[in-house]
Amino acid sequence: MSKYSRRKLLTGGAAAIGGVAGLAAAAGIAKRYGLVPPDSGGLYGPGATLTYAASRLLVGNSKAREFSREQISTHPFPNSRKPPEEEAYGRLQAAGFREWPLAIEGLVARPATYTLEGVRRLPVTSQITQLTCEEGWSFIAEWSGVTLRHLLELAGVQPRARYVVYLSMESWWHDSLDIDEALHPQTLVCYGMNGRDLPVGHGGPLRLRVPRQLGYKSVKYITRLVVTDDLEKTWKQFGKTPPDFEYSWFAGI
Ligand SMILES: Nc1nc2c(c(=O)[nH]1)N[C@H]1C(S)=C(S)[C@@H](COP(=O)(O)O)O[C@H]1N2
Ligand SMILES: [Mo]
Repeated sequence: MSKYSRRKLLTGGAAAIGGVAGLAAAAGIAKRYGLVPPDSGGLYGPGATLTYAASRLLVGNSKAREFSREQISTHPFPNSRKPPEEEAYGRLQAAGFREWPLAIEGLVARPATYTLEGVRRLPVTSQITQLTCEEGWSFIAEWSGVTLRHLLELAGVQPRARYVVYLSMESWWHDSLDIDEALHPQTLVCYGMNGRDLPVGHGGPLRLRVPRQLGYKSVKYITRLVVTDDLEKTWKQFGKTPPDFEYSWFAGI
């Protein structure tokens, strides 16, 4: 928080209420503080910039709400009931997912590929948080896994890293977080749900959990993490989701 000035952004935000000139001023401030989201260019760009910058300055590094065990939903809603159609998925599933790969690469000192077994040997963290879909439904569950932060520390993130891209075995799904969100202690590489292995419908064997953002940022069936300083580059490489289907890149809740 220290490197940003809340006051300047608030001034900019208040000015924005005053109209288009204000919005431009706010965008200028956001830019100066490096708080411009990668989808700032489109029709909804100015709004996306304001939301992202305001949230980073006002909410900062606060935590998503955690719940008690009694509040865990009895009927969590798996968004997809069918496992991914990729042939590799069936093959890995038949072998109990033990060899499920998780690569970590890009701007890191020590690129590595873990197996699920290897990920499970890392220190485990659990949280009871709510998954909220942009379509209006939500549920509370206990999620267990290793913090993305721990994986990034093991890999040795280079100082110019700005984003972490994560790719799913469902080939058209990927997304990314800024480095603050990636290092946030509640951002998990998750393999357990409510005390059991993460069910296939919920992204088993491995998904990301980003409890401070909407459900679509919690990508399921992840196999690859790419640390980068430039999303344009990675979007060219991997295709543009989710701003492609008009979801904003930053989905803070
Ligand atoms: N690979 C993959 N990840 C995904 C999705 C998907 O269809 N495929 N759906 C997203 C959306 S829109 C939501 S709301 C959550 C739903 O998580 P759930 O199935 O555990 O309820 O997963 C997200 N991650
Ligand atoms: Mo969703």
